[in-house]
Amino acid sequence: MREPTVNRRQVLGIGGALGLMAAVGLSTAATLSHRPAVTGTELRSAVPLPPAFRTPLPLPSVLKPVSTSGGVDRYEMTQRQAKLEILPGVRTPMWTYEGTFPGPTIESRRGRPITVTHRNELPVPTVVHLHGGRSTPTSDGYPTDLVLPQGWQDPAHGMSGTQLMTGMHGMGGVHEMQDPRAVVTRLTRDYSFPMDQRPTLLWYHDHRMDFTAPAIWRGLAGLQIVRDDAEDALGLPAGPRELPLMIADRAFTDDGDLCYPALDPSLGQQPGVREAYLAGVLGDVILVNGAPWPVHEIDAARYRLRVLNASNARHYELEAVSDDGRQLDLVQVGADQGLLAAPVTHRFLPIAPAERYDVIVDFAGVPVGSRVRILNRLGSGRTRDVMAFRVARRAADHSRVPRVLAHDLPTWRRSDAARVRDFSFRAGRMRGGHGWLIGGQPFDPARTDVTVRLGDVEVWRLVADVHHPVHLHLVGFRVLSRRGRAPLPHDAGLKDTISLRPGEAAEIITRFDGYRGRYLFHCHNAEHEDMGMMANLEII
Ligand SMILES: [Cu+2]
Repeated sequence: MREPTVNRRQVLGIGGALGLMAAVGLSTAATLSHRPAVTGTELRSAVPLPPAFRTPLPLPSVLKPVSTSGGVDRYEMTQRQAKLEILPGVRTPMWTYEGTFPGPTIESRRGRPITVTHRNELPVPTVVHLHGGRSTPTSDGYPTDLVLPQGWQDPAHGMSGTQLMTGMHGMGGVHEMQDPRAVVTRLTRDYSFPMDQRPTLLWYHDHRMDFTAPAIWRGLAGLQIVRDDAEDALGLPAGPRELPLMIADRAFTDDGDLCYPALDPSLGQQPGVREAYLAGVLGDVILVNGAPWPVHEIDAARYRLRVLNASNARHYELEAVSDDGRQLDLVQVGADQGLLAAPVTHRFLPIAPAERYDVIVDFAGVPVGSRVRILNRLGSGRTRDVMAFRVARRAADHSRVPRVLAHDLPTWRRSDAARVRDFSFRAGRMRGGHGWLIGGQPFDPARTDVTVRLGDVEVWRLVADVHHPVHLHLVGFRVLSRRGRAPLPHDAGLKDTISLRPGEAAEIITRFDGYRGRYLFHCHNAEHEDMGMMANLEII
């Protein structure tokens, strides 16, 4: 296995933007004049990479329930190792849900509860979080609510009852931290979800304390779609003309293994990544639904693209460009938390880790036999390409994009807010090493950071040093302002992740609605969240 080289041409890690600020005392404003496109460091693959737009786009299989009795859909999922053909002709060992990457899709209906029994046959503890789910705290996948593998021994820390010692890292090594509220199971755990929420694209992924980033990187991610009758009645493109697109970057060694700069490649005890990658791990291969730069044959008709950025740290700015150089409209109909009130038309769409967009693209005017490429304006070289559609035939199209999509978007106003809170998302020191901090503090599962009353509306003011996609569990929010001005067009609708770019401040407003208990908010740059950038949110 050859050591990957680092591509520093376009990306700046903490040795870049932050180091510059710290070393020469540049102000944030000065640094912004050469604002990096992404925060993180790119790994370069050692295996020969396939040409773009040749590999067919895979569509994740839909998981069948093992039972639908009693008004509940019950599913079973096994987390296990598998060797998958991600690059053509190359076998890549991965950690999977049900042996595939992405994992199987769960199709659910609003208001119909589901239970997913997860069985952990991986060599390490795992936790499943349903991102964007309006979930009860016991099934929200709190990072210390571990499902231990059958034979797991924890010689460093041990485990007694519900007490869990977890390793928190810094440059000084493993530091022990206790979480008296952790609920740990062995081998299996039932996760139950009410699905009492707006229809949207959710995703489930691993959320293990200190190891979320490498676990997702190895393959622990899948989609869940929530639907209801009102959305079905809109007449949006459906069936084969609705496509889930999970975008994620990866890098590969010359053996075809996934390459990741973990300090402990077994992901057993010692968390963290090598120093060059503290700002985030980027790959040089863009996967969509687990295939490199794929191509999909389509009708010359409208398509509904359900887009998720499942990358650890990479941001994209997506555009759809035809072979004759024309930019197609991206008609956004939904955000992280479901339908917008009305469509918003974009020429390009920025998407941060964990964000989702529901987008209609009309391919009717594209000549049969030609292509529309989905490109990433923030990429360079091969990371500029994402995927392509090849228009194969003319076809009838009875789909519609109604001018009004939804009437149920919350209309919270500033004057509704019981409190206004401020949170900074910045680099800092953590246990003698580098960390990523919220409000100057690294995550401690045993410390309650924010206590809110169930039903209260609050305004949160967020400020970032570098790119930090900030995610709240349980609730959706609306963006009130960005950089002291009106939100941007892509901030529309109900969100659960907001992309803060270097030096940016934004205000969000939400009602803490749903369930009492312990939840999280955190940065969804997965490396940052593993390095302290999470906080506890207690709803009482
Ligand atoms: Cu971050």
